[in-house]
Amino acid sequence: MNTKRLQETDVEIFNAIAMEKIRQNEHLELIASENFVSPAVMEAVGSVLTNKYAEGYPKRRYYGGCEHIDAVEQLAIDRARQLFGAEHVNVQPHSGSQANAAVYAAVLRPGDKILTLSIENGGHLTHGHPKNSSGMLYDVVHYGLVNGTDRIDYDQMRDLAEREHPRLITIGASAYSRAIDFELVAEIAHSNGAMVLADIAHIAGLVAVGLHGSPVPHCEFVTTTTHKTLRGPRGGMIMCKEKFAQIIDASVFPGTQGGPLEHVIAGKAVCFLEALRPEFKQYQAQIIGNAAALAGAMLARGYHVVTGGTDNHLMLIDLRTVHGNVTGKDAQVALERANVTTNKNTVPHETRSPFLASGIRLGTPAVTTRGMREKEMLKIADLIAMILSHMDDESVAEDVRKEVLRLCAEFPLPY
Ligand code: DSN
Repeated sequence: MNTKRLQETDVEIFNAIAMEKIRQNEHLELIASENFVSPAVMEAVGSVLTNKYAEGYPKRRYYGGCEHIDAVEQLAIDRARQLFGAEHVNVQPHSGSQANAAVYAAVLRPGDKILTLSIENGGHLTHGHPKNSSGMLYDVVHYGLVNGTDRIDYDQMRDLAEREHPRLITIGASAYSRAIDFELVAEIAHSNGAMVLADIAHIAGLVAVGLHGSPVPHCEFVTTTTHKTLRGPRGGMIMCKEKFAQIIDASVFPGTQGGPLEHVIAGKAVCFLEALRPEFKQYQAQIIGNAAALAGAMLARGYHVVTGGTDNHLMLIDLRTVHGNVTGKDAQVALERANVTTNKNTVPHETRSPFLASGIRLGTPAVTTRGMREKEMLKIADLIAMILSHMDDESVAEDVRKEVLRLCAEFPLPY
C-alpha cells in the first residue's frame, strides 16, 4: 500500500507502522488469536469507506448516501450466512467483546444468572469476569474442567444448570485446545430452560469449513471475532436464529453501538469470500495439522501440554513440570528476545497470579498463513525448547533469533 503521504504528514506514525511491519515480518507469530490478513482485506479496511456514517442497517439508515455502503454490508451478511449456515447475521459489532455484550443486553436483565467457563479455566473476560461488565451486571456461576483430564466438565455444567437455573449458558474459550460439544451444551441448556451463547471467536475458521462441529444449528446465539482463525479484519459478528433477529439488531444498534465501521465490514465481506473458497479448508486443515505437530514435538521434549494435546489451532504448555522456576511471563520475555512471540497464560490448577502465570499459549494460525508446515513446527519446537532451557544465555538467544530470521525470510509476508 502506498504510504508516501502518511510519511509526509506524520513521520512518527509512519515510522511506528514501518517498524511494526518489520516486527511482523521478522518474528514467529505464535499468539493463538492473531493472524495475517490478505492484501485484499487490508485494502478494503484502508478504503474510503472509513469516511461514511451509516447508523442503521442496509436500506434502513439514518444518513443519506448509503447506497454503496448498503451493498457492502449486505454482501458481508449474505456471505457470512452462507459460510456458517446461519439464519440471521449482524456484522456490525466492533469486536468479540461488543458482540457478547450485545447478546447479553438483548436477552438478560441485570441480575439474571449466566453459567460460564471462567477465564482461569480457558474462558474469556466477557464470560463473567468480575472486572468485566458481564461479571458486574449478571449473576455469574462457573462450570469448570474435569480434574485429571482438564476437559470441559459437561456433567458439572448439567448439575449447575439443574440447580442454578441460569437464563443463559455461555460456551467457548480463549485457551482450550479440545473440541467442544455444542450439541450437548444446547441439550443441557434447553432441558433446563436456558439459552446458549456459543462464542467461537477462536475456532471460527475451523467451524466455517466443517473441521470443528458447528454450534449454529444448536445454539440460539453464536458470536465470533473475524480476525483469528477466520483471518479477516479485527472485528466481531453475531449469528442467531431468525426469531431473535430483531432484538439482536436493536441490541447492537442503537443498544450498544452507534455508527458501524463500514471499512471493517468491507474487510469482513472479503474475508468471508476468501473463506468460502476451497483453499480455505486446506488452510484450516493445515492449521490443525501444524498444531498437532507442534504439540507432539513439545510432548516429545517432556513438556506438559494441557489435556495431553490439541484438536484445534492452539495448545497450552504448563511449564511447571520441566522448568519449575520459569514463569509464563519469564518465558514470554525470553522467547520475545529471540523473535518468537507468544503470550503467558494461566493453566489449570494455577499457582501463580495471572501477571506471572505458569504457562504459555501457542497457536499456529499465523505461521500457517505464512506457509509453514509440519517440518517447520518441529523446528519451532526445537527453538522454543532451546530458549526455555537456556533462559539467561544471550548467545543461545542470538542463535535462535538467527534461525527465526532465516525461517521468516523463507516464508515472507505479502506486505
Ligand atoms: N484476547 C483474545 C485472545 O488472545 O484470545 C481473546 O479475545
